[in-house]
Amino acid sequence: MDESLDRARALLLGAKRIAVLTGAGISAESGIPTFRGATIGGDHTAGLWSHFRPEDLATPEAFAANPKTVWEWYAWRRELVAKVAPNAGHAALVALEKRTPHCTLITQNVDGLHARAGSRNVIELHGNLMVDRCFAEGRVLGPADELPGTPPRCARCGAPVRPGVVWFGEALPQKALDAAFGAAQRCDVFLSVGTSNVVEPAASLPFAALDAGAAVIEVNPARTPLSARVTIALAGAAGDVLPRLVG
Ligand code: BJW
Repeated sequence: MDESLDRARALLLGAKRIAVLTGAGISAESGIPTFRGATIGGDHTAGLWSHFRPEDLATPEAFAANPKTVWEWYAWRRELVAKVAPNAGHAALVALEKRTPHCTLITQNVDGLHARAGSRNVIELHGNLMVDRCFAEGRVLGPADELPGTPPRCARCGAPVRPGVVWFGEALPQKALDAAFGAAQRCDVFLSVGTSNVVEPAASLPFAALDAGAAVIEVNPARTPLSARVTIALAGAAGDVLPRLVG
């Protein structure tokens, strides 16, 4: 690990353009469960979906069929996110951004912890848990646009209010997606942190970087479909590895 860590440190120090992709694993040590597989760090042992199949909760069809259940699940997650704080892994990525001429942080996470840690150039591919949208019109809503209920109702059209995240089968925000692929294709080094790398189109980003000639570093305690192709794999928890990689 030490020799790989030194090589990865040197790659990052020499890079002018870095793209970072994060997933649920980076927030595990803040106490937010991951979606799939083992969660390393934090006060929990099982993935969020160990009792639910993703398609039972995170699809527009599930929300249309069971709006109360889905809303309550997101309300529980909002409360959890509000209670926790960014960890040493998030902080290391702030330091990386500060010292790198062009650094783009692409996250699949909807918890807003990168912004709370102080990262500035963040692309949220799957939206944000704290944002509300009208289920019918997609419009972003503030508290004044909502009527009470579980879920609340849009004051303008009466449709249920939904969380501002991207569900399976929904398109990712086009501007965010274009910016993410642009950053991946232009970077010298691509750093993948805490993602199982199975959900598309985010999972294609490191391969786009590889195809464009970038070095790819992966930080994850487990192997993923990306691991066999990476330049350097660092097996460990983000809150431990990232501070040593960047510090
Ligand atoms: C640690 C650690 C520690 C633990 N330190 N690491 C091509 C092929 C096949 C299927 C598709 C395809 N293209 C599209 C699809 C369908 C689908 C898809 O990808 N399905 C696959 C599952 C097969 N994709 C979509 O539907 C996407 N939409 C789309 O493509 O639309 C096309 C379209 C175009 C035009 C019009 C209409 C449609 C949308 C995907 C949306 C994903 N949404 C979710 C939910 C968000 C809301 C919410 O939070 O509830 O996003 S799913 C969920 O998975 C969430 C995550 O962001 C995402 C990724 O998960 P992530 O972050 O990788 O977490 P885990 O749990 O999987 O992994 C954690 C990792 O951390 C593990 O590896 C651990 O080892 C590690 N770890 N502790 C470091 N301490």
